[in-house]
Amino acid sequence: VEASIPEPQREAWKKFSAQEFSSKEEFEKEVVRHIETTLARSLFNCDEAAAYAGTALAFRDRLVIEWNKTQQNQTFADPKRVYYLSLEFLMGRALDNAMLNVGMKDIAQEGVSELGFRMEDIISQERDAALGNGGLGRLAACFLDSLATLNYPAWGYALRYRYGIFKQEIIDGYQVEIPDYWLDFNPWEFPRHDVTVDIQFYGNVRKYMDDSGKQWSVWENGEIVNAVAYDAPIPGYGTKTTNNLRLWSSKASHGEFDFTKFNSGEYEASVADQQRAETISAVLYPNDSLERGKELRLKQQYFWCAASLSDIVRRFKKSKKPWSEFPNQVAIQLNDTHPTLAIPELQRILIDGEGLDWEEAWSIVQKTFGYTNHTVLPEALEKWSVPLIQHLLPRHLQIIYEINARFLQWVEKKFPKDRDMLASVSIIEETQPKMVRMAYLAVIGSHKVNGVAELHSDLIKTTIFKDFVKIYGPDKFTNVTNGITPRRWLHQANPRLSELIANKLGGYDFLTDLTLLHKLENFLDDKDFRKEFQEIKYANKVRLAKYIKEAQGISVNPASLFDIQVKRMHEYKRQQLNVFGVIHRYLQLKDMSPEERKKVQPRVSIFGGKAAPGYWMAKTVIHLINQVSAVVNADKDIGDLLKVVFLEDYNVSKAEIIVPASDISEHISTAGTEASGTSNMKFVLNGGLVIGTCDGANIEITREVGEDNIFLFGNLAEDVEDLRHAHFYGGFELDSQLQRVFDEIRNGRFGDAGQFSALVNSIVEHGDYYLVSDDFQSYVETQNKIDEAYKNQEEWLTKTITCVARMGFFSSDRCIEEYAQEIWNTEPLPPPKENGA
Ligand code: GPQ
Repeated sequence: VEASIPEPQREAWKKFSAQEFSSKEEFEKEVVRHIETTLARSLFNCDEAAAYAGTALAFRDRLVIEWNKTQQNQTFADPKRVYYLSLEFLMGRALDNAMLNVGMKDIAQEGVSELGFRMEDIISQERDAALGNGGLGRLAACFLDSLATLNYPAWGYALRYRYGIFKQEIIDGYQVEIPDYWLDFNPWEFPRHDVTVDIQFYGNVRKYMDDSGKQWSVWENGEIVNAVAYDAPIPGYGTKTTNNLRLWSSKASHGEFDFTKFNSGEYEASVADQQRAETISAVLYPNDSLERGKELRLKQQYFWCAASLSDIVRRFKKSKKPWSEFPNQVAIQLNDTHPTLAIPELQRILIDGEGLDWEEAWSIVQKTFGYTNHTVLPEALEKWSVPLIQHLLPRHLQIIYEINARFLQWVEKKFPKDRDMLASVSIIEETQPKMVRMAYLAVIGSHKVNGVAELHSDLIKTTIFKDFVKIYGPDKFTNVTNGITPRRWLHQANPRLSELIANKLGGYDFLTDLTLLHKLENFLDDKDFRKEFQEIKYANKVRLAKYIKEAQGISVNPASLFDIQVKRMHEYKRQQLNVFGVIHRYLQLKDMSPEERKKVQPRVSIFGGKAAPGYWMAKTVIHLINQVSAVVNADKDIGDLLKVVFLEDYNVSKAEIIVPASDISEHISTAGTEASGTSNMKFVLNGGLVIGTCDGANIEITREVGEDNIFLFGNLAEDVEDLRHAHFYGGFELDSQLQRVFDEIRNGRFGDAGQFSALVNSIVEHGDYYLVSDDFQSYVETQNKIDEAYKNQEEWLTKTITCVARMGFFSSDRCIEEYAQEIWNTEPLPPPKENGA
């Protein structure tokens, strides 16, 4: 029996039940109360950090009240729920988002100023929740916002890392990684010490027969680690729905430490187990689109999948529905292959725990899961060695083999004697050691597989999953083009633009129906509107210039063209192409007479992004950018004509300042390599134009905004294979302009040339895998076109307004509706109407 207040006493409870503040005075009272009592500080001892804490706690109380109601409502209605399993949630800051979603920011702003603070300062006290690497993690965060806003009963499940993505410092031009211990003060999480799950590792499998002659397998003698739930409220915008993000933290299963060892003087050994257990959720792996088969990473994956599934199954069992109803109550989405172990884990629970037979269990599993693929890059496709899984998860390995055997038998019937087919789709790769191909297991265990933009979804059907399309038919594979939440990426990051749009469209409905933006095209000739739109862009550039000065000490002129590339550092994203272009521009400027220079469009080239600590080539590119920045910015001949900035420690909260300030942003991956991209959407939604390749969502952005409003360049995905081939087998001649760039790097113009020889050689000697040389000329020409286009400010403005008006498609709300209808088969559960109290 669960603890609850007996019926007759509930009236007393309700009478004293927590109330939400609803006026400025009540808000201030709550802030002061929290500072004085929760934090034990006084008005003589209240700095901005304390003011942040008080404000956050006041809003937290509001969220908690709605959160409790939402959870209660969902428990009573017991609808089908969505569970989004993602090893990454790149949430950024929560306070501003909470204020805007709850709709009380204005009141709070006045309140804090009466108490002597500025809201911006308070907001910037908060540390980012940086539990992710890049696009994949931020997508998960946007999805949570949309799920709550659209009233879907949905939970996110992840790990409570003690250290998020590292903080990046640039020292002498090199990236240095600093640990991100972010939990000092985190008012947004609630430990649930009563929600714990025992997770087993290692051990062995024993088979036995029960009295009825049924065969059972037990996994036993393993090591047990405790999973403790920590919950964070996820408020929807303009709705009371407040969903839950549940993060699991690992803990030793036997209390604090081993007392036997402690008492016999083995102090270190006594805490070793405890530390080993806590290591599981200690740190986020900082690799983006790159897998390394580390045992600890596999432990993380299983720990999180097993804890989440146990939680999901427990919740289902409370309904007392038959198991056949499970897929009608539960939809689990796998964000990439990281949670694929959830598939054999659910099968294990159903057969070993609940006694279902294999077929019945497997049909439930397949109906429950959907799998989202985020890359076709071979180095990012997860594989785990069979001996490692055998050691860590012996029962799961048996189940994986059984899944594979049954699948291959079925394939053999469809394609008799096709040995190549069997070898190519087998979950087990017959290498030394054998490897488990996680993407194949995810495809086989799910009812739908989706890519994240049209081109990408087409590519997975013709490359990595080609044979699975033959086996299952094309309908199992679908596309859901990514989206972004307009709440954070327009309303919060660019409040003035959001307000201008609201004034023109008669309210903020566009924030929940982004397609309404199309009406802005009616104002293309409205002089006041145009002027204000332009002024807002300028003000956002001033704001960024100020930040660049504070953070990097570089003065940039906001009247220059701001050209921005911020994203993870990766060879396929081709920051090297950008910096080679910058060098080329610099050399051209140096060649010019003072007269010629006067005609040049001044530019600021802004870069930002982290490199995985072990990704040496990406770190070299960071170093080159910083060297170029030092040389160019110090050159008196150049002045404002070109400035180069590497912004340290790019993260979500910095993106909120950077994204609204672009004239041009760069999305220049080798065609066919960027699954979607999502920052491209953010920049355009904020009135910046794109220079990009025909890759990922750039293609759909072009379809929406029109070819005249985007600067596309470079080779197409269909030509990439031939071009790579040509680099290896045909002689190719380096473009003379790129040759000159390389000559200057090699002669030491940007510092010690030896530092950059591997980077240059990857292009001139080792096959130029990312086709930098093939696209360089077209890139430079397109940048020149941009300079020309920018000179006509009126036309430029028309382009940018048109773009904003046509971005409606890229809301993550649209995206979530597609998942709900095509993959999850779920309905929203709106909050009940409240009558009076
Ligand atoms: N993405 Cl496989 C990541 O951010 N990390 C990863 O490990 C993988 C993919 C990105 C992908 O590169 C972008 O093109 C997408 O827009 C993003 O996922 C979200 O789908």
